[in-house]
Parts: sequence; C-alpha cells; structure tokens
Amino acid sequence: MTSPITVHTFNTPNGVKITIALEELHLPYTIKIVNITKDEQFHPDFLKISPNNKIPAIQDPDGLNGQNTSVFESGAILLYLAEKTGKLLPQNPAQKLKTSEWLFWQVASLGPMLGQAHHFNIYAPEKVPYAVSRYSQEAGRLYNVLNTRLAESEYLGGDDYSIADIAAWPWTRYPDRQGVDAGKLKHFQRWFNAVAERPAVKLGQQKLADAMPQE
Ligand SMILES: N[C@@H](CCC(=O)N[C@@H](CS)C(=O)NCC(=O)O)C(=O)O
Repeated sequence: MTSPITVHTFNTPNGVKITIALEELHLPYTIKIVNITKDEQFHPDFLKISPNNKIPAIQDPDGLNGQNTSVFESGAILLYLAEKTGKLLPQNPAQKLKTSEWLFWQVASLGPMLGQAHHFNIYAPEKVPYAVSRYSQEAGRLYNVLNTRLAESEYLGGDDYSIADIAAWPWTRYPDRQGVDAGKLKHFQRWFNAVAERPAVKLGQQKLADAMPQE
C-alpha cells in the first residue's frame, strides 16, 4: 500500500483537476484545503512547496527515488502523476507530443483566459464593458478551438482519454459564466458529456466539495 499523497487545494477548476486525476489513477490521497479566500496561500509553509502562492500543489511521500517530493503547477502535477503510474499519458512519442500540446494549451491559454472571462463577467466589483467583451470574445474563440479539435479527435490528445482532458474539462463546466454560448458546439458537447459521466470525474469533484470548509 503506497502512502497517501497530500493534495493542497481548493474547490476551483485548477484545484479539482488533481482530485479527478488521483481518482482516475486509484492513488490514495488526503485533501488539505488551502483557503484562498482567506489568504492561506501566502502562509510560509505553503510557499515552501508552492512559491507562486497558488493551489494546487502536492506532496508525495513515495516520490522521486522514494523521497518525499512536492510539485506545484497543475500541469506539472498531472505529468508527474501520469509518469509515476504510466497511465493517462501515451507512451508512443507522437501521441505523447499531441497530449503535451493540448495540456500546455490548457495551462497557458484556456485556463488563464476563461479565468479572466469568469472574473469580468461575474466577480469584478465594477462592470468594465471593454474587459467583459475582450475576455468573453477570447473565451468564445478558445471554445471554438476546442470544438474543432474534438471534431477530428475523440479526446484532446487523440483516441484515448488523458491528462489533457482532465486539465481542460473542469474549466468548461460553466460557459455561460464566461460569456460563451456553447450550446451549438456539438463536438465539445459530446466530449464534455463523456468526461462528465466518468465515475472518477464525479468522485474527484464530490470529494473536493465535501472537504471544503462550511461557511
Ligand atoms: N498555472 C497555475 C494556476 C493556479 C491558479 O491560478 N490557482 C488559483 C486558484 S484556481 C489560486 O491559487 N489563486 C490564489 C492566488 O492567486 O493568490 C496552475 O495551473 O496550477
């Protein structure tokens, strides 16, 4: 029995990627909530493992060379877990490269831009029409990129479900809050529903929601 991985996280699209991946991989884990609404991400102990003061981060007692290993940045964590288990990332170099492309596309483009769209559509204390329009438009463009990719491929990396899908999916749960009407993007909808139905995806979301502090 391997020792549980500690997941430092919060219930956000980036945070839930990791509990979903751990459920998919059947790795034992414990959730440690870092309450980013209460600035816990700036605690010196957390900064030692996540110097950019962002969730998620993990600590694996059975890490590299059997040593305690910490990892920050959700893309790096997903790659680490996939390589640790030899799952959710193709071994074939061409397929692995495709999966990496879509993984990096998510962390560099989809996440940051949908995050801004969500912020300016929902949370900004004042309405800033220029920002709402700029980020909603960019979010719409990215959903179209996703839909086009999924018209030619079952999953983002290719024929098989992978860490690229786990990275992207949580960001696409609420397109209307990002100023996007995704109803007609039928390839995106097919993929979204297929991923949503996976038991590990349901469990990874549920366990994180259950671990959140009661307000
Ligand atoms: N590129 C990072 C982004 C992580 C991120 O933006 N985390 C947010 C929550 S979704 C956070 O911790 N925000 C707290 C802060 O910015 O102080 C990743 O993919 O892990």
